[in-house]
Amino acid sequence: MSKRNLQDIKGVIPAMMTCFDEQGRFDESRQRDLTRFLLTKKVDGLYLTGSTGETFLMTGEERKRVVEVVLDEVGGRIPVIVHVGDIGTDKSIELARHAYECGADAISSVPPFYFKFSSDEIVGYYQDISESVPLPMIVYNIALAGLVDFSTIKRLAKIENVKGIKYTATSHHEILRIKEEIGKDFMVYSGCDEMAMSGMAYGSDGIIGSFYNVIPELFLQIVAAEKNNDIKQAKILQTSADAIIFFVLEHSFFASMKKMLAWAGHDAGYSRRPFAPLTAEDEVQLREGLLAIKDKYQISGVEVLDNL
Ligand code: MN9
Repeated sequence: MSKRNLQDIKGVIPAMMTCFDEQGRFDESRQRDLTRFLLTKKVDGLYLTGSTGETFLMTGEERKRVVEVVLDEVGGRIPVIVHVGDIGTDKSIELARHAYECGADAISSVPPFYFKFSSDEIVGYYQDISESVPLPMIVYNIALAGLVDFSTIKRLAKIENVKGIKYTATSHHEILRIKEEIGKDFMVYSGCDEMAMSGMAYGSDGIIGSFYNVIPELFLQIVAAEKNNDIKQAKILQTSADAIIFFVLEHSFFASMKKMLAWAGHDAGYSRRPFAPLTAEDEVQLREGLLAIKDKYQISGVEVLDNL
């Protein structure tokens, strides 16, 4: 049973990668290692089986296993949010019930995707899942699943267990508006790593994203700098982080992030087909490019860069 209030879940929350072995099988031991790595970095929580977890390339049973393994390894030390989104309501409910039984602190979901669902159907989807378990629900707003418009966000916020939003859109003025028109207690987690600074400046309570798996140090410092109203420092840090992000995004990015961790002694394995593995040439380019960025921006104290 969850002991935490969503209001207490804040700060830097990696959208955790799922570790696969070279054959594409879920790799429990690597997943546990990645969990321990993130715990030592003192991240504020974990978000499981979302986009960065390559969730739509997995079966429901595999998703459940990831949740069980990570919750076991975390042992209640930090909050864990489980993304339960799927295209069909029943599938999502099954994942939500499982997350609840395993002790997750919150659930989250993209809206149903692929088909053109109406606003009413999207509201119905969240209503049905939220009624199935007594956990706070975080709506996951991301263009890949079809962005939810502001009027629908307002409707969703009226559902009893819907308590927040993971906002992976670039229209950050809506973050202000959510806080103004829905309420300060409605939690907002900014989801564009490239805009973590902006997300926090516009009033988000935390950030959930991919790159917090690999370079969490920079984002913990960004959030801390903003807490101290040190915008100048936050901007310097975000500039360095963005140089890394935009460079890595030019490559197969899940595979690259996993490789960066492997170089630092925390082998997070491989990504799953149809994502392509890195070629030997990609690896050379990745390492050289990252070394050049580290040098240009004089970045230190970031484990994966220090160990290149
Ligand atoms: O919402 C992530 N989105 C995807 C979270 O994985 C599609 C982000 O963290 C991005 O990966 C990141 C890089 O563009 O901002």
